[in-house]
Amino acid sequence: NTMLQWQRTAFHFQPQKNWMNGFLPSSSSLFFLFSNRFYRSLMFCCLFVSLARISMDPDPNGPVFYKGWYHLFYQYNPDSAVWGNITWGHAVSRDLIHWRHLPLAMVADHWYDLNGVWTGSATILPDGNLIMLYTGSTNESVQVQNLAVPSDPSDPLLLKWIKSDANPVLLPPPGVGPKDFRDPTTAWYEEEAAAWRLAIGTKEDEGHSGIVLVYQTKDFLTYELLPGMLHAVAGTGMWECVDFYPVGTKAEDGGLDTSVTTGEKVKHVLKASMDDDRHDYYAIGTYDSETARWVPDDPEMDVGIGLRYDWGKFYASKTFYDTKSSRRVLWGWIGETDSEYADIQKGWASLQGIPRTVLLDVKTGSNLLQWPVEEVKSLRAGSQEFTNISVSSGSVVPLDVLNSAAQLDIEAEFEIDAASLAETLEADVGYNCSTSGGANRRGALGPFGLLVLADPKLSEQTAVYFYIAKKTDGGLQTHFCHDEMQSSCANDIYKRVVGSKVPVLDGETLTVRILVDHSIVESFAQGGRTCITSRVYPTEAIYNSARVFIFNNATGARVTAKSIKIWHMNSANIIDSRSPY
Ligand code: DQQ
Repeated sequence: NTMLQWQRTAFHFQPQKNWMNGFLPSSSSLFFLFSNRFYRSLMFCCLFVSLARISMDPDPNGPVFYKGWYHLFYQYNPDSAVWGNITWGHAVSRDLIHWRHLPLAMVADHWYDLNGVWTGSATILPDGNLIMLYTGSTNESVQVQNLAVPSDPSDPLLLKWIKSDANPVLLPPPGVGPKDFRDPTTAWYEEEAAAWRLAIGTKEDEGHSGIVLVYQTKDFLTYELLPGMLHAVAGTGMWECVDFYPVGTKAEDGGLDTSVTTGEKVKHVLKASMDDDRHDYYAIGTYDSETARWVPDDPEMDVGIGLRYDWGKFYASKTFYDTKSSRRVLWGWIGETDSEYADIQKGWASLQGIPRTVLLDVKTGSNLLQWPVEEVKSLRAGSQEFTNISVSSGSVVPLDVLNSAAQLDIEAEFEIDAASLAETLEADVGYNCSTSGGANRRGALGPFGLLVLADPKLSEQTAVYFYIAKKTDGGLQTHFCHDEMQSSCANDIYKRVVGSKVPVLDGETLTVRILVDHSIVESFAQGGRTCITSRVYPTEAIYNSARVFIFNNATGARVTAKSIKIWHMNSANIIDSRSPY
């Protein structure tokens, strides 16, 4: 049990732990109940059911900065391990790091959301007022869109919400399945049309296409379905949690408000969560306001078949424009990869990834840069730096990280010697993180990188590594991967090797930032061009046995760890709504 407690994270947003408080009987009744065999077994049965109450399907919902507070709402089931009765959990923060849990924001209490208050998004109107559009699963399980507004807009904590009398404001249009119409985006304002637009994901059975519809509205009460569709990709199935936002194309551009739709230097990102394979895919393209269509820059890298935000465990994500810091911030739901039984024992399931700023990579023009929000650095405590460590072929070098290495922020830079790179003749063609044998399969120019959450005997380790291979045209291609296969000695874990290509431009060294937090490893390679999140459940690499190593399994390359900076991370304060302010 201590081991399971150790797996709870220290600086990631998670559901409340004290969820069971309200159900505990008094001590005298406890004694009576325990002394009676029948009640004892009944109690254990109830305890088991109660423990199962922590079930969470926490798509981030309606993230927004409002009157000095960041708000995070999330899909939450307060009543049962069985999926259902989905409500909106709610927490607030001043800095995206320390959180205060608040009471549920919305529950299933109308016919139009009786089967769940599902995912939705916030829009801030020019007068500062806030509206929420969310999907309701009706009493007949039809997916409809509903409008909610704060009952007291002057309350910065947005504790109470009023659902509109006009609900549902949108029904599935003709030809759209009643269960395939969900997750409205943040609305953007169109000057020309003098109206708001928003997108909703659906699917078409013929061709198994994922589809995005666009609606136009002036008052959020009545809507016009625009002809055609924003975009569709055959063979990708239902698109959940669609997100659609502009990114600037110049280095000095920060994040852009969702309503910045025009301007020759604006690109648009379209993202969808693929219900078929449970990954979040995005593509960069151009939006045409006149036709309300979006076209990807590269059709071969379209939504659902090209880039993913993250190659590990990461789903149902959503961005918002942060008016406090003029940036776009991305939240993603990180599920568990252990068994449901273990989750019940832990008393919690799922967490939110560290929020990431999102920018277009103006150097490549073909991918985003995702990076942990600056505020994460405020948790950095003592740091250690290791420089110019030469890692010969086939070796593993321990890093003398003080105390436990379970809460870390790591920035590492690697260089591979020029002579090895020149001998690329030997390098493999067609490398693939998931199918090419992981961190133990040795090639000419990889794998090499770090082993985190590793115990001194290396019986447990999560490998975060680069692998340089050859492209079919003879050029070099760098891959960035996580190998989870030895991450835990427990036998109920779903483990994989995951990752993808990462662009490395001329003159660049190989860099990676890694956030380690007990049971999660989030990695950002080359400034956030390729990102991977793994859930890992060490049983040996815990407390002071959690270590970090550098490894080099390349047969033909000497690797230099030019610099490895490691910060211990303080824990975030994630407190109860009843704690004093
Ligand atoms: N979760 C919500 C849906 C959404 C799905 C229901 C994605 O609105 O499509 O809990 O995880």
